[in-house]
Amino acid sequence: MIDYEDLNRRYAIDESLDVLPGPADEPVVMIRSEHGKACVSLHGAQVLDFTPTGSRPVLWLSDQASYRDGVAIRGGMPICWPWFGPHPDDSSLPSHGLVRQRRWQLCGSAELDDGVVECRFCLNDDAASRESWPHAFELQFIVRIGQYVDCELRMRNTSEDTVTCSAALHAYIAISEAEDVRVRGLHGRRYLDQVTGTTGTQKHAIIFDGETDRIYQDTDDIVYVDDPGYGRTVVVAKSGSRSTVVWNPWIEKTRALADVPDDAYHRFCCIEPANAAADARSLAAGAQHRLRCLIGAEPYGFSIEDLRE
Ligand code: TA6
Repeated sequence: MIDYEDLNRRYAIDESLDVLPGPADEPVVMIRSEHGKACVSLHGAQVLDFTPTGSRPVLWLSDQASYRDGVAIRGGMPICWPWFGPHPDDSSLPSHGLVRQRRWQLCGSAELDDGVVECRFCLNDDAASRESWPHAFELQFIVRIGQYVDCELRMRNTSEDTVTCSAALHAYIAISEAEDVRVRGLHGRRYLDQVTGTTGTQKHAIIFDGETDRIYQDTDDIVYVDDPGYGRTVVVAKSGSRSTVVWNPWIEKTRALADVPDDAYHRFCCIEPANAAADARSLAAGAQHRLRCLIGAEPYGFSIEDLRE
């Protein structure tokens, strides 16, 4: 049972942050700042919405999403940890790890400089997690709402062994039409094609003309989603990440997903800062790793080089 009064007493910030029942009465943190608004569910510590002031939502959220315990919410930015994709050894375990379907604790909030509002979520190992991941861990997920949504997953290995884990901040980017967008920034990068089981090298921009499911390896590039229909470019920058996953399920895969409308593939593509496949990270006992991404909307055709003198 959620004690909203206690949570708001401890973490609410005047007009900027409060905790209330969200979709399916799942508790959410609502953030409003001069820069925009956001909604983060305690279920999975999942950013469900980030809408910059005067702009459209940057993230897509399925209107058929489930908010049940043990199920991942479809859309926004699910946290995939400590494995990405199917479990390497046990197909009975959920894909993308064990934390996106768990309720996290809200454990901090703050109003920072220049109107940025921050909230922090925590999740540690317990008997349930140790059944599928037999290691002690401490996770913190920090969400900062400014001109960009800034998300940082801090993972600490509190076990006595070195562990290897993979992770992703699985962002569903809201787009006007998948056939019209271009995804820039990964030219020349090698990728694992999860549809064909082959590898490839990216040539110029990614276009969506079929199911696309690629793990780009050994890249710390900024990725740009050029969207002519919305007249904007969504920027995905990152740190602590050597992989970027790009996914659009297209027609058949979308139809097979129960929590996604059949035509939804037109309206989102996933750009996921990650450490997956060969980029999985080994964490020594007591070590910490930080995976961070910043996502925001800029004028159509924007590149970071535009900011350089
Ligand atoms: O991010 C790409 C991917 O690994 C795809 O293969 C697809 O499975 C997608 O994640 C969504 O996975 P989910 O378990 O959330 O349905």
